[in-house]
Amino acid sequence: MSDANVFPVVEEIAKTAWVDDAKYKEMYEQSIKDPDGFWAEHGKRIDWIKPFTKVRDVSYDPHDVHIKWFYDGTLNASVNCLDRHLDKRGDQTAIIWEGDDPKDDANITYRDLYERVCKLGNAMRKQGVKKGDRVCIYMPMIPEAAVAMLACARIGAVHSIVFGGFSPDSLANRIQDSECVMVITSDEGLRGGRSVPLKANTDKALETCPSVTSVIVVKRTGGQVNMKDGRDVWYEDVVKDEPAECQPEEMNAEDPLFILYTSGSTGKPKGVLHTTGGYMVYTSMTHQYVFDYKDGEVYWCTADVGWVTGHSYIVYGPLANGAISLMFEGVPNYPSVSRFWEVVDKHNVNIFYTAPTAIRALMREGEEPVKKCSRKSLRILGSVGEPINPEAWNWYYDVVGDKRCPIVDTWWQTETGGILISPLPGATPLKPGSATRPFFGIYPVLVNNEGEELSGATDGNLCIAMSWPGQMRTVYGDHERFVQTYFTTYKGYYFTGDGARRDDDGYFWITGRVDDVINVSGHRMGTAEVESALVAHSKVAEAAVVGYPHDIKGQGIYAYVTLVAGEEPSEDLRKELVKWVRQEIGPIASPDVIQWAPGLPKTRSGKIMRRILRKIAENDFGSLGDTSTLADPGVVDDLIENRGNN
Ligand code: 6R9
Repeated sequence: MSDANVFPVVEEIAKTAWVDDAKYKEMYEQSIKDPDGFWAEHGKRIDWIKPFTKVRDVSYDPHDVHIKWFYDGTLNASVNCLDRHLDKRGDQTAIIWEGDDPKDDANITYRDLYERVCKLGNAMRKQGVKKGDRVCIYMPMIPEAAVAMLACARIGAVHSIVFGGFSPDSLANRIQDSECVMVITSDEGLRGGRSVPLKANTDKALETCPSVTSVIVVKRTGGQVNMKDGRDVWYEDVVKDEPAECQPEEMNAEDPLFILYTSGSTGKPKGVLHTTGGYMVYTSMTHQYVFDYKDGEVYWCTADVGWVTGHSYIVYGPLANGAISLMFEGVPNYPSVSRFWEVVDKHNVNIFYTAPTAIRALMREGEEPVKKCSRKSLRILGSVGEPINPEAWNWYYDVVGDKRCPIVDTWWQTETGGILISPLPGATPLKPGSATRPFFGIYPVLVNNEGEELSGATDGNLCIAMSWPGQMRTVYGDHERFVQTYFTTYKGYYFTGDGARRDDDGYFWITGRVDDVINVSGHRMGTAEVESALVAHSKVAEAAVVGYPHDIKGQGIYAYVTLVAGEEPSEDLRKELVKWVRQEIGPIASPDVIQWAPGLPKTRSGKIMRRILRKIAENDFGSLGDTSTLADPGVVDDLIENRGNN
């Protein structure tokens, strides 16, 4: 290996792993040379009602983009996550729930989960929900969130989960875009000892959502909420008398399973649409191989079900594999910064999957809060959401994993449905900061700005040359936007929006987004979204938002704001604007820095030159590049001069 800093495969892990290095190479080669044969075989890992005979029908041609997998087969996703385990492991735990308060926890067996899902499925059908209807889920991290997802899948409804941290406005926009007929929510959420007014937010959102005719409310905290007659019902009331059996809807492999909104570089968030067959094959397969999951192991992914990681690697992938999946309601630093490791010890967690931002925040607290917990159950560690810097990687490896647990740095996206580039624990020598090698069937390529494929060790725009079963199928209601966003920039490829470097060993190092998307604590945020929230404020004339390096969050949000004539900058106004953005989008969009800008650097045609704004935000004035095309080069001097004054 060309790098000095290589961590060889841990011997102990390799001995029992599903795949070692030779097997990886053999399977990878087959998956690329004979994708039809490869996927025909692995497509059988899930239960089909009517087995497929067709493996794939894919075109990346911008005039006719279509992606179909296993498309004459039929199945039901909830049957794959529940019914098929009942004989062998009906009494085994499916979900370990760990509440925000360490005293709150629960074990839910596969049979329990099956019954809860059936009851809710029946209740939803009674409320009039039919196959193909969209149902919005706006929930805290409680088992009912997984129950709601699987109940939708059971009756063929398409769920659209909105993260509980999003504002009423953001919730309303997402409900409107996919015309949901129902919302499933709870009275309040609970995180870090604080309550989140989910039902009140829902009420506010629904003022502008005529498509929603019913709301099912789970009681979580018992907090006071308003129930609207004829629209709102309590979960407990509607499921209570329902039978614990519910006929699953027979879905075509290409019928939609869910929509999940994600930020892009322009416009409003896109409804990423995933379908049933390919998604189930891909998430269950990656869950098994990437985490080297073995029967009976306790697996914990700390994500929220409001993000794709929660969909694929708390619910669908693990449950399809009959795994024990831990679901955590709380936050890493409550009641103390040892919480993660206390939970690991309490439930004997074997596989732990979290985000670099959490690692960095905990790293700041020193080793003691980690070392006081045993962590001896841990076998494999995972990372997702953003590039993990080598310093955080090393701390995760040395301190959390005691140098005996491989780290799988998994690169993927909402759009990809599952992990595309990642080490396999028993096969891949690790390099801190590299997501390493592609999963089976994934053909990553690096292209230059002209779309020419580059070979060997190089930097480039990361594209994927072939389709894989977990790939998104369209943007809900806007196929043209799907084509435009992913298939027109570089012809013949799926464009990820990320940049990457490939080293001499063929390892990939993701360098971050090459578009106007920023990654704040592993959450995607479009700069355009924050800008439009800012300019919606009556005192703001213009705003430009860029990312800048942030110690904990990875990237922070830096906003340049021009006020309308006659308005004066003040500390109060700054606070007001931050609060405003939180209300418009949600706390994750709060600007970290607001710089008052009398003018923004623009080209003569009026385009804001973000490259320059990024450099100033990064405190990197030496390399501003060519500013001669600016309409008024003087603005840049002003911005530099006032940078420190914020
Ligand atoms: C799963 C998820 C996707 C974007 C992606 C990239 C960044 C995710 C990463 C990573 C480097 C990793 N990203 N995992 N960058 N290394 N291991 O996070 O989906 O929320 O859609 O974000 O996150 O920039 O394009 P999503």
